[in-house]
Amino acid sequence: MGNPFDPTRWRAVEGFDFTDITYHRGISAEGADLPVVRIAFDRPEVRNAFRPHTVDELYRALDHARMTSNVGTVILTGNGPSPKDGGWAFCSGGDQRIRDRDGYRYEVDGADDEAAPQQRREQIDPARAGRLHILEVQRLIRTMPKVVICVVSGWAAGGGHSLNVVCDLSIASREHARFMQTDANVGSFDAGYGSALLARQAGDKRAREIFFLAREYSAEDAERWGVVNEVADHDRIEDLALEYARIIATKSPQAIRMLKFAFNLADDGLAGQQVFAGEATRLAYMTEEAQEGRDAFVERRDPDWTGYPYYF
Ligand code: S0N
Repeated sequence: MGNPFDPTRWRAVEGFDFTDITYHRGISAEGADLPVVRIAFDRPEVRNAFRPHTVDELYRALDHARMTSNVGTVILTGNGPSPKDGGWAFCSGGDQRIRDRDGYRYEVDGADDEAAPQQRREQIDPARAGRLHILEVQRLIRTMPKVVICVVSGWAAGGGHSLNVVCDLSIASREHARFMQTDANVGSFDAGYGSALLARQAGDKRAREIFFLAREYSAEDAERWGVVNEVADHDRIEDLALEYARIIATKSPQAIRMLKFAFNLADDGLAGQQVFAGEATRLAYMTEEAQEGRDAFVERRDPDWTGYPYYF
């Protein structure tokens, strides 16, 4: 069983010096850029657990992908295998070794990690401590006008489980993907998207079971329960994600954007309405009717709405 990452299909995105993730752009056989990027957790020795620095990097890469106008699909996955034991993980959530009493994670540039928590608190700027900011990543995935595909290459546990839930589409490795919502084991709880959207996907009783019992479940269970779209052989999962990206690239970007935000709208409340409405306003600005309103203001005259019907 090979590694699903095929380096001949990707080039590293320039301008970043990431240590905890990798960031690649898809390329064709001829070396041309494809409209897809791959962002991967790269801490396989700890099952791709994220520390604040990891979350910072993840946010930067996702935001770069968001603003790259010729990228339509983002693949989010985890590198592997672990050099320690050969195990595979997508992501095992927050790095529990550095979680502190008040939720701050004190592994920050300039802080002495060996110092006692109180001393560390005095050493660092709280604004840079990365408190719970994986939730900002979740919101970015949710609001970016691109399709985010989670490729579950191994364990999806805790905050990693929630990331899979938040992504638009998911593909899981038949051999290595394992799912477990461990939050309650370690005293954390994703009371936002990670639980509410899971109940949407798997049903309310199943979602409660997944959180309350924290039992391991398989890729096949995840597919049956609606937590992933498709299960594939381990060495095929990234090929399949690239095939999804290829198909998405044949669709209207505007239609995909409006559909993603429409799917989110009801669950995201007014914030969802705002994101959807932003796109609707952008479309409206392209009409002659809206341009008549702008022109009338600039030309200091009354707008002429004749010819713009109240009903189509
Ligand atoms: C994933 C599990 C089930 C894999 O078990 P397996 O295959 O038996 O491997 P292990 O031997 O357990 O692990 C291999 C090595 O990796 C280390 N490791 C694994 N996971 C973590 C982790 N999360 N943090 C730190 N280290 C980890 C192991 O210690 C081991 O190391 P060595 O080789 O040195 O012994 C299993 O590993 C497991 O259960 N992991 C823990 C899963 C977990 O409980 N994660 C945290 C859950 N909570 C969150 O993620 C919080 C989410 C979150 O961040 C958040 C969400 C909403 C709001 C706020 C927050 C926030 O806190 O920021």
